[in-house]
Parts: sequence; structure tokens; C-alpha cells
Amino acid sequence: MNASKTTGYRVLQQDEIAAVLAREPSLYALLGGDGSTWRVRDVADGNINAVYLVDGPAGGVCVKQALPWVRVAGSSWPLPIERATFENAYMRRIEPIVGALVPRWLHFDPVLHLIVMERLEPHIILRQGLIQGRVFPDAARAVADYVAAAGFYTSDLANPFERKSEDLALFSRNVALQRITVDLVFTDPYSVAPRNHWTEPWLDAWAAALRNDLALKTVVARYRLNYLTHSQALIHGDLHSGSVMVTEHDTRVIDGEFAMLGPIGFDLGAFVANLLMAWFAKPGHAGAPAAISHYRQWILDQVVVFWQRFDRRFSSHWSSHAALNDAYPPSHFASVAGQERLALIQRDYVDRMYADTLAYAAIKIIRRIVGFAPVADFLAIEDLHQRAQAQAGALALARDLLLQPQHFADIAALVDAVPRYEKAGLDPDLAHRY
Ligand code: SR1
Ligand code: MG
Repeated sequence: MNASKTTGYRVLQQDEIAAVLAREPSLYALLGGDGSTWRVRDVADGNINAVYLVDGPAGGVCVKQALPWVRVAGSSWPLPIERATFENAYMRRIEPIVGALVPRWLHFDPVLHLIVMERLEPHIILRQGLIQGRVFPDAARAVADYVAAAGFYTSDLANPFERKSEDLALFSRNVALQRITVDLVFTDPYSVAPRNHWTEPWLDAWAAALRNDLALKTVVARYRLNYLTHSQALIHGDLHSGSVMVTEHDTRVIDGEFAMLGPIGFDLGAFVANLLMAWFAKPGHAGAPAAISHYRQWILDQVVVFWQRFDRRFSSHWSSHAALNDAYPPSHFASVAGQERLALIQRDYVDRMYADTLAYAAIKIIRRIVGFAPVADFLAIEDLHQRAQAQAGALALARDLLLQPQHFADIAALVDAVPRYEKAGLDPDLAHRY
């Protein structure tokens, strides 16, 4: 569908963008001038949508249009344009909760399925920054704050169930993108699927081992079901390092089109997975050995910062939030004993999210190495044998995270263990570390 007579939707060409924006008075004023000199650049970087940056004499905006297909695959892979409606609804819901951790939302055109948001400048995609070996001192903390606030304030812990039901009714209709996740994240990597790719032939044995490991597929199935049924909070649904834009002192989460009611650990695991993949890929990128080793330590430190900050912030939202909720009604826990019990309940709740985080991180790592949509961190390693060695290390860690989580009892144990997987190697039978 390039154009639809019934809905008025059409795929915009780059030279039409300025005229479409100029129709909207607030955008016309924000960009300044008369529109004829606005500079429009195609900066699409993700897998799915068209994205443009538009600069005028007074300011700039970022424009995102949902295409009727997956951008990197073309018209052979159709995808409903309504995903932009869900992204708009997610941002409207989440912005009052997370404030400046997202770009300012400027406009949504429900006919063209076009989103206009603040142009982030001089931000870059976190994944690119990690590949370049740049340090972003606040990023892990900020993303942790985002997940803690968004997760807590959209959960049953902070709302009467009627409010949560409204979110559920709306976002449970975002099925096209959930289908992508079910297939690409949870299912295809463990099957022979036409969209799967890996670093051939080096990872052939690993791909086969993942397909043939019934114990592993049993754990993955448990988490696929958890993803489908555990409507814990409104989650972002695709919180990898390509969904975060950074400067040294500012961090924004973007791309909420996969939003759904799901387990908070799915978002936490996505972010942890992408930090860990950056760690495994790093020796394949340019740089002096000492600098690379220093940078890798910084990445592992960020995994710890991320989890600990999330734990602290989520727990403190819970402790300080007195509003009506149907999960743990204040009337049940008002006594001293009740408060003590609530503290234990709180600890258990966060511990369960930690377990989910590890499992989803592992599943996210596997999907990026033997499924569709590889990450640039590994693709930046030109030598295919070296790339496969780095990926094999990440796969070996992921497998142990799923099959032997008891060895990663807390975040310190996780980051202590990671370097042991560096040389896990291309033979999956020899790659076990426990
Ligand atoms: C067809 S979309 C492939 C992937 O890109 C997105 O960022 C999601 O991670 C999705 O699974
Ligand atoms: Mg995206």
C-alpha cells in the first residue's frame, strides 16, 4: 500500500515532508521561515520506519512515518501502519511519568501515521556511541530511572485495576509488533526459519545446538509464555541500545512502537543484553588493547549501575507511593508487622524481576546472533572468524544464563562471570562454563 484512497494514507517522499509539516501551524512556527528553505535529511537507522530530520531557520524536528512494510525488508514483509498509533499512545501515556527521559512529543498525524518529535541534537544512538568506545556517564542510570518509573507507575502496584485495564484494552491491540517479537525473539532462533542468519559457517554448530537443545527450548518457552501472559506493567517492548539517544549528560528513550502490557524484566533484559553484546564485540573494534580493556570494564560497570539503580528507584517509588492500588492495599499492611511484611514482599518482587532480566537478556542475545536483525556491534567486526568467536562467547553466556541461572545469583556474580565466556569458542559442546 503506497497510497490509500479510503484512508488518505500514502508513503511520503522526502521532498513532500516539508509541505506536510508546513500545514501544521505549531510546526511551521517552530521551524521558522516559509518552508522553502527547510533542510530535510533521511536518517532512517532502525529496521522498520522512515525517519527524517528537518531543520529550519528557527529550529528542527524529527519526523517518523510508519511504512506499510518493514523498511529493511521492503514490500515483501507487510506491516500495519497502525503501529504509529500505538507509539503515539505510549508516548502520551509515558511522558508525564518519565518527563525529560523521552523526546518532547510535538505532533501526530493519524492519517499519514506520521509522528513529529523534538529533534535531539547533538545526541547520537547509544549503540553507535558504544561502538565508537565513547563513555556516557549518565546513560545506564537514566535508562534505569526510565524503566523504574514507567514500570512502577503503570503497574498494579500504583493503580486501581480499572486504570490498568484501560492500558491493557488499548495496548493489547498492538498485535502486529508483538507477533514480530514472538517470532523473531522467542521462536525462529530455535527453528529452521527462512529469516534466520548467522556468521556462516563458523556458527553453524552453535545454531544447530540451539535448535536441538530441548532443555533450553523449555526455558525459552516458559519466558515466551511469561512475555505473553504476565501483564505486569506498560513496557517499551524493544529497549535495546538503538532505542536510546545520548549525549554525555542527556539520555532519551525513543521508539516505543512495541509497547504492550508485559513483564518489566523484558525491558531490563533488553538493555542488559545490549551492554553485554557491546562487551563481547569490543575487541573486534579499532583501538589500543589497554583502551579496549578499560572500556570493557566500563561497560560491565554500567551493567551493575543499571541494575542497582533500577532496584533502588523501583523500591523507592513503591515505598513512597501511597496511592490507591489493588495489589497490596495499604489497609492490609498498615501495622508495624504489616510494614515489615511489605518490605519482604517488595524484596521478593524485585528479585523476581532480576531473574526475568537474566533470562530475557539471554534470549535477546541469542536472537541477535542466530535470528533476524543482527546488531551493528558485531557487524562492525569485519573478520568473520573473529566476529563468530565474539558471538560464540555471548551465546555460551546466554545458554548458561538460561540453563544455570543459580550461578548468577546477583549482578556482581553476573559481571564476574562474563569474562569467563570470552574464549568459549565455536564448539558448543566445549563452551560450558559450569
Ligand atoms: C522486523 S523488525 C526487527 C527488529 O527490529 C526492531 O528493533 C525489533 O527489535 C525487531 O525485533
Ligand atoms: Mg526501533
